[in-house]
Amino acid sequence: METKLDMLGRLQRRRPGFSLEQPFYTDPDYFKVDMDLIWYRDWLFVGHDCEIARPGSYFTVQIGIYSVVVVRGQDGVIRALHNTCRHRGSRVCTAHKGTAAKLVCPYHQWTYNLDGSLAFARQMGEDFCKDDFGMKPVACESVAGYVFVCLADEPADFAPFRTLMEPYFAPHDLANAKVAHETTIIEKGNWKLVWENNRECYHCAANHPELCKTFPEAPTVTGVPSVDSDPEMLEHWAHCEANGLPSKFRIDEAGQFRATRAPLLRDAVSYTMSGKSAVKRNLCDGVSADRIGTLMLYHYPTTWNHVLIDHATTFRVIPISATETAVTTKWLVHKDAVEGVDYTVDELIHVWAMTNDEDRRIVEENAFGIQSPAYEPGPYSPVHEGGVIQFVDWYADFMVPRLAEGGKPAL
Ligand code: 3BY
Ligand code: FES
Ligand code: FE
Repeated sequence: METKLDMLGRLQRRRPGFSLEQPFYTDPDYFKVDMDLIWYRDWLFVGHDCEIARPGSYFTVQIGIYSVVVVRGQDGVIRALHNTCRHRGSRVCTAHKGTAAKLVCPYHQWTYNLDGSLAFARQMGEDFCKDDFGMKPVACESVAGYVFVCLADEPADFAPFRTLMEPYFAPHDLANAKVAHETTIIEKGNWKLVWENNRECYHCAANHPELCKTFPEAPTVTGVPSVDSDPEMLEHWAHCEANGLPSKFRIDEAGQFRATRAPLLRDAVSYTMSGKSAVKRNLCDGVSADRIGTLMLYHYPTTWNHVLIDHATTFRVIPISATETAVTTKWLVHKDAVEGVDYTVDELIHVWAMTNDEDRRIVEENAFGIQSPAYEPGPYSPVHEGGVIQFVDWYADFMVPRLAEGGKPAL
């Protein structure tokens, strides 16, 4: 309670346009409150439909203290379940991913159907009613190839995100793509530093030689563009929309998610060193227009994304502790693209593997410096860091009412 009041006070007194005070980035108690009020309450991107393409395929994800299994049922429906056995609580699925006809707990072999209902439990006595002991469901939604879960008992309405995101992503048919490669790196920094770094390109020229070959540094691309601020963006949107691809910058009222398309530099079509395609086969048969650039989506607090003509790169952020964050990157290609023939993993991942590592280093230096007692919140550039200001404002606006709720005396 004390921590919540402390956070509330600091957010209410904060200087807008400045970075947050030290404990928001370092304090384990503040971190626990972030987990409780954001990560255990809101919608989180966990993976892609195409990773669990067949009935019985599943993946697991650890979100703070919750283990969740996301599994496709015999009926083709994707569900999420709390990965804790209803017998004595063992984790049921222990692998990161797999395929199973039924989910069998490794401890005493209680056996669950793919929808979580308990199918079999040995010698539990005559009064035992297996209907009472199914794995507990977690709210789960799939939209345009992206699976989101929400750990809250009463999840926020997912519809506004679906309505905004689906038209942008549906043409790219990511539900039928395949993951060609994935990496997970641990960045030694608070999850908000990972986001702050992502939401600006003020650091790009000095730190991202590979990405800068194709990705524009313009703040109108990364940040929050005013509608008529960049003629190149306007032209790009008109070009893509004439080709049936929704493209204009759209952001939700609370600022939690946005989608937009941006052109790449010069005649680049993909994030490669040459700017040429990394994959011979386009990501999706239905999209063949020239110069579609990148479709960018973010959804706080878990994901940012780039969809190109030949592949998509998706990012998932999961906090580990106050000062550690896991970033998982997946490269998606056409499901029939053949490694070694249509693409090589090395070329496909090179630019973002380097960029991720460069960002990891930046975030870690940032986190390191913030630990100093001499650290104090500093001003964001209004020109280049509008996206960071937007992120921090979202965080503060999201937290303040929830912290205030917690501050009410108990009945
Ligand atoms: O992934 C992105 O969109 C951000 C924008 C600028 C830096 N970073 C690459
Ligand atoms: Fe799962 Fe016993 S804890 S079967
Ligand atoms: Fe970066």
